[in-house]
Amino acid sequence: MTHPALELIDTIYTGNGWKVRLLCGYLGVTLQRRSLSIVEGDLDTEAFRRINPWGQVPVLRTREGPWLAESAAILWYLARGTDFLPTAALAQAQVLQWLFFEQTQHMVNLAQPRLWVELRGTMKRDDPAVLAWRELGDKALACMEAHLQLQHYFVGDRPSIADVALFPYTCMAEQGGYDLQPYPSLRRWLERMQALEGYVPLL
Ligand SMILES: N[C@@H](CCC(=O)N[C@@H](CS)C(=O)NCC(=O)O)C(=O)O
Repeated sequence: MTHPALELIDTIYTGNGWKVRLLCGYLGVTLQRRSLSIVEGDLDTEAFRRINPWGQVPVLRTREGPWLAESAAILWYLARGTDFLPTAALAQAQVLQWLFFEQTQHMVNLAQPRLWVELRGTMKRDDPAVLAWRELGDKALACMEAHLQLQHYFVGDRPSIADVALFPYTCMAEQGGYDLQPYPSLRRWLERMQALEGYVPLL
């Protein structure tokens, strides 16, 4: 039986989709990519809602056929059996810890200022909503900085999907008005991720 190719549906500028392409780059896995447009309403069509009723990208058509949503779930699916997902119970739980941190404390506070200030251009960098996101986002960045002062990667001594998940929106933080100067260990980690073989830029 032949399996369908892995297909990623994303948008051109999505950091959540970038995580998936980044991991595939590091793993040397080939993906078919189809980029949709949020402003053209592509995510509101019946066809797309059949793929993801929640109406968000990224979604991945798995080797088995069904579509999978949520970047963290997609990373986990792709990383199983590779060095990007450790097998020891504690290390796996630590990966999950950072994946949940990324979704609950990090991504929204870094992605929203970038979306409204840089991509849509409808908010200024000092808009009260942007300042509120940045206050919370800076707490997340400080937490990452403290961890990276102790070790080179988020879990163990080699990159995992915890690093892949945290990379895109940290890398693009300045587009939302963040200043990464106070976080030297974080900046060195960004450089380390960019230097890894197979690194794929956003564009
Ligand atoms: N928790 C989801 C968030 C996905 C998400 O926020 N996707 C954005 C693009 S980066 C989207 O599809 N936005 C369109 C919308 O919400 O209508 C994940 O990690 O995959």
